[in-house]
Amino acid sequence: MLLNHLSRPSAARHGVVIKGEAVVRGSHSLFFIAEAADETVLQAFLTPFLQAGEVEVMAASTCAGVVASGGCDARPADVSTSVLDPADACQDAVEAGLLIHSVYPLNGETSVQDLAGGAVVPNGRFYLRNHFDIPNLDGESYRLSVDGLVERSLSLSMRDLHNLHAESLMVTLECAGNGRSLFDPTVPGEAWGLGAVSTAEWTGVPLSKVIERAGPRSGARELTFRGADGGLVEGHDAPIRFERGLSFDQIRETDALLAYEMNGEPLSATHGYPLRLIVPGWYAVASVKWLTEIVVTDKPCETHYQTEKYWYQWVRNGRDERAPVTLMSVRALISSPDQGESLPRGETAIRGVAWSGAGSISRVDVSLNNGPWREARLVGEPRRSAWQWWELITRLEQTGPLAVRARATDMAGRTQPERAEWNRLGYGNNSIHSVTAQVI
Ligand SMILES: Nc1nc2c(c(=O)[nH]1)N[C@H]1C(S)=C(S)[C@@H](COP(=O)(O)O)O[C@H]1N2
Ligand SMILES: [Mo]
Repeated sequence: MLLNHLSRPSAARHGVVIKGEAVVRGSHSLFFIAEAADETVLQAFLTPFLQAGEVEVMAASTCAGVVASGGCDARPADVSTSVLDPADACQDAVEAGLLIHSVYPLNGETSVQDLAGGAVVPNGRFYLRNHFDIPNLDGESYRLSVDGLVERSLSLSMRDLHNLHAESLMVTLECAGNGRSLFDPTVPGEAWGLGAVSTAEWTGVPLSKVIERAGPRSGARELTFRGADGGLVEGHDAPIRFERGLSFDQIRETDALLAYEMNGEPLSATHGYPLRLIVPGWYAVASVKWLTEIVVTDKPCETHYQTEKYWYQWVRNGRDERAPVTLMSVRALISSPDQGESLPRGETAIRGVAWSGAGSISRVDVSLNNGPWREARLVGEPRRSAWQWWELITRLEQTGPLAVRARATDMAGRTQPERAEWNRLGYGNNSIHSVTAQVI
């Protein structure tokens, strides 16, 4: 309720303009910089906060503008595209029921119970992961450029792309950081629970068709995908763009799509309007949103998000080892029962989803109160790149706590570890999921 009250449109209705805000982690304090005609207007706007705690109004110094734009060290990002108002985008996400982790950039996860239900996650509830402001691109003037080591450089409008043969694919996207908050010891980065994963049906043009049109020249082996978004990141003096690369070999093994639709609707601005890459099977960092350029090269892409982030960094036998984050690890999540849920005695259904980047799911096993693993039933057709529903019908005879665990195995024979190996940046946490319910 308070978050909604704080949104830009709601503040405007009270005659208040919010210039910037900050939440202090762990202290339950919220600071924000606001402008109003006089203090009584501001006090009236703040009344609902008195129900939650104390309210203190301090006169702003002339420094307010500096603080609101990120502090004295912040330099404006040199990205010429216009951006969505993050507060509006956040408001939509709150209303759709996402659990918001941060507003700048806008990051929010789906609640694990909301994964249950349909074959896909409704667009509004699909988790959101952004690194920068959200570009607000104009579909009319938009062009996708394809150049570099090609016979013909291309500049494709959305109309050109719509005129090419379209394909639709059900694909699960999972953030490599999904489950990061469950690593012990804690690791830096967005503290995702388990809901940074969702499935949609994506429609667009196969990437291979567009690359064929451009005609790779001899020596061409790699692709760089550039998004319209960007900004400053640690260790770089100038603003960077969100860029990722894939080799021709890696693409040959996937059905990568240049997608313009998500579940039958045009992509929303937050999910990459008007065009994004979808790389089935890969952790979602590969699926570049607001895709504006594809560059064909003879060298691997060496950008911030390719070489400095998205690497597993393990400490094994006192030695550092690393490997790039690529395919999603095999994993099952329990969507029902919910943690702490009360279940009546008698027949009950344990349900969830399971997926793997390496192939479809071959089995899911469920263990109750640390008893033996029992094979669950896989519901519906197995799909190579989208999650699989599973369920186990069982009878609950005894009242008391019920610990439920679920473990998936994929066609490649990979299964989940009891505890995923800790790594410095907290990627790929596919530890076996467990929830505890109460039988009453
Ligand atoms: N241009 C661009 N593409 C991006 C990102 C981004 O910040 N900018 N984030 C990536 C990451 S880390 C994830 S998990 C997915 C999230 O996609 P979604 O917000 O549609 O769920 O987008 C990927 N593509
Ligand atoms: Mo991600």
